Amino acid sequence: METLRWTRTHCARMDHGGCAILVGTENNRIVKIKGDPDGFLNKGYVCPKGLASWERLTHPDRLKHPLKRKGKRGGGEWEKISWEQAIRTISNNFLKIKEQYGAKGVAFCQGMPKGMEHFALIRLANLFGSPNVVAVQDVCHAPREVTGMHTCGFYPVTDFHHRSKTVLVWGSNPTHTHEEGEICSLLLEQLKLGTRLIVIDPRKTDLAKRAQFWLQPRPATDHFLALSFLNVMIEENLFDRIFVETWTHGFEDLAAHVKDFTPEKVADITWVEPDLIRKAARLYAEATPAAIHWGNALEQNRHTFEALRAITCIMALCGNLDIPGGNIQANEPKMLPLGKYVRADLLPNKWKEMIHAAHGTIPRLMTVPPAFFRKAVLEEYPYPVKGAYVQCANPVMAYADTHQTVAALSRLDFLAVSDLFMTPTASLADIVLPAATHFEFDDMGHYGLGHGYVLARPKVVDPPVDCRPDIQIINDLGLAMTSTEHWFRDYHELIEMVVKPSGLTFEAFSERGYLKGKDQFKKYEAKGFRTPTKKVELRLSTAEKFKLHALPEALDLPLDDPDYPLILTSSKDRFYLHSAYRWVKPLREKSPEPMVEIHPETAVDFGIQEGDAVMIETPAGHIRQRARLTPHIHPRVISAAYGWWFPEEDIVEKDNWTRANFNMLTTTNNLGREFGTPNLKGIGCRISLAVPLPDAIELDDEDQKKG
Ligand SMILES: Nc1nc2c(c(=O)[nH]1)N[C@H]1C(S)=C(S)[C@@H](COP(=O)(O)OP(=O)(O)OC[C@H]3O[C@@H](n4cnc5c(=O)[nH]c(N)nc54)[C@H](O)[C@@H]3O)O[C@H]1N2
Ligand SMILES: Nc1nc2c(c(=O)[nH]1)N[C@H]1C(S)=C(S)[C@@H](COP(=O)(O)OP(=O)(O)OC[C@H]3O[C@@H](n4cnc5c(=O)[nH]c(N)nc54)[C@H](O)[C@@H]3O)O[C@H]1N2
Ligand code: SF4
Ligand SMILES: [Mo]
Repeated sequence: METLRWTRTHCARMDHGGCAILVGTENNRIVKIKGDPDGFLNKGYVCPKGLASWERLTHPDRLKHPLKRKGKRGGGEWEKISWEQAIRTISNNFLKIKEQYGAKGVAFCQGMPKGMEHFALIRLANLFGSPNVVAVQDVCHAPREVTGMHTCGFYPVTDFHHRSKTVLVWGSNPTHTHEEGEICSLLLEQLKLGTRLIVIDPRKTDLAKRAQFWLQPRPATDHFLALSFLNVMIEENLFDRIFVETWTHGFEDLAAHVKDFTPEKVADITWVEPDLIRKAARLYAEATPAAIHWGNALEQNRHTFEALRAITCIMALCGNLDIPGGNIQANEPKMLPLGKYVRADLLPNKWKEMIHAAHGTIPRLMTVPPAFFRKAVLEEYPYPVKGAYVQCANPVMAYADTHQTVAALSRLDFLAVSDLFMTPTASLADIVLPAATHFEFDDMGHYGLGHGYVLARPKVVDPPVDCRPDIQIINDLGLAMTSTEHWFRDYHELIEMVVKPSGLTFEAFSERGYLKGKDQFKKYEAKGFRTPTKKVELRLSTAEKFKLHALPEALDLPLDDPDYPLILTSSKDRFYLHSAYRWVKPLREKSPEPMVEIHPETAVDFGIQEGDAVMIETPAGHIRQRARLTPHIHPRVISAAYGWWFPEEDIVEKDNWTRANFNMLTTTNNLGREFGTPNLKGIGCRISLAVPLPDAIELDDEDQKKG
């Protein structure tokens, strides 16, 4: 019996990753995980997902062989094939499509980026010649990043590494999500030291309970609220006049524009008391440095561009851009620049040819919004897309409008999916590949994400014999269907290539644990902001050219539909990553069923009691979830669980992935033009008592031990 051996690595693929952990192994099997007290971001913290993360590796139903569809698509019949056969089948099919429709007829789809595989996929697409990398960035990070770049020339990330006097958490729940790996421990430490906190969230989150001010807005009205913050700051003269005069463009226009958005005027729309808006705006504006931790909720409705424009203007007016403890342009450590790694040079005209170019999206959006990908498949607009490679993604659960997703994936001539488990998406594929996952190969976290550090994730155990890391799979597909000179025998060479400019090998980098760029602030003082005017563009100088609103707007009032009197939103489950890992027993025990949060008064109105099965309906469809009554939600808002399917049930049964799936309630009818963003939050809905749900499942203990 081998003695317990500890390896230092970083947690990954349970969220964006970030906690340094110590992993105990015996005989190539993980037996224990603990937080690393020296962890740069977590300082010993580890959450329940991180503690359970190794249980992903040993589930008996994990995919362990490449599979080829037998019988009809989605019929659930498979034959095992060799890796050689799998790679050959995929490359033959993609090359056939390329010959007939051009390389852009093949799309490369990624879910939440999990590590180096995301960039390897872009490299593969570029080398294959397809501009179409489809990603979930329409609702995740592209709005923040790209709006930031247009407004101030960079993506302003929260600097939790230096003390802020005030932190404004806007549409994010970092104690549960550790959004972007900005582990909440750093924020919690600051709160202990006296940093003031403002939270803007329709639910009373853990942080809202600790905040000086908690604003409880109507979902999807954040753009109105942000404009009223600007109104208060300008009318009460609470801004940094010297910074504004020296470093901003269009202040007078913005000041005139926001005159109309008084707290009194937006109160009816946002449901936030004028007095509270004033107090919160003052608390942010009067403290320097102050940081805004802006979250995913701001990117999940069609007004995202306007809300994020207004919030970037708030940061700028108070001089909080690129200062310690504000919102910064992080300096990356010396690694291979992203553009070189993905070989962006090979498709210089990519932006003209990407599917979304035909939809007039904002410049610099480099991944295809899922709604436009599906339109290309279903309507051949702007051109036909016939094949897709899907990696680390579960579009049937994660894209708005599940029926449309299933229709599009089923329409493809050829679909290959790489995953750990047979998911609703994988079940529609022609070829399914069994991926190795975190702990089973060498990887890096946060490369290319703009936070100024890169984390080492050295391998801990061997994968099952026939499971391969995505990055190796991509490399092998590259060898089979693109020019071989750009690929290697072993994926390590790709990783070494990225690490090399640091002067380290991957092994030496892993010993250090992480690399961080130099702290350097106010970089604009040397060369100005990276915008056409070299200033922060409160008024966009390129608005006309790019058909954008020059000033942040709030044009349409939210709709009140008497047939759908409640407002639907959601937040991420603390114990899962999106639709993944419902099959991991310790996590399922903590969160066994999809729960919808309802205010007790609202529940009385609809005759619903704690634990009842509830039918949730929007004009798009209906689902059932179990009621959780809580006073911590606005009486007119319900928050339904997202990402639910039931891995313990037959995947071929449609009911499995339709009955509780949040995206059965969403559509792609009314997209934000800039990013193709659908409304995932702030949707009119109604609730009623539903037929009872099956009892919460109990996963069999034996099931977890087999494997
Ligand atoms: N309604 C609604 N929709 C949303 C959201 C929402 O809040 N509400 N959130 C949006 C956001 S922010 C995002 S980022 C997207 C997420 O979209 P996705 O990333 O598509 O969502 P997941 O359900 O996490 O699917 C990831 C899949 O990757 C698999 N996987 C895990 N590790 C590995 C690995 O190492 N290799 C491979 N090949 N597969 C692996 C998992 O088993 C899982 O099936 O969803 C978006 N959709
Ligand atoms: N446990 C867990 N962690 C995760 C993930 C996961 O699936 N599970 N996913 C990862 C990914 S890909 C991402 S992008 C991040 C996202 O991380 P977060 O930014 O924290 O995103 P959410 O949990 O979607 O939403 C955050 C908060 O927004 C509130 N909210 C809902 N609607 C509105 C609204 O209209 N306005 C405002 N102001 N607030 C609203 C919700 O109540 C919730 O508390 O988390 C990452 N971490
Ligand atoms: S917070 Fe995220 S990175 Fe940290 S242990 Fe949990 S899942 Fe892992
Ligand atoms: Mo995300």
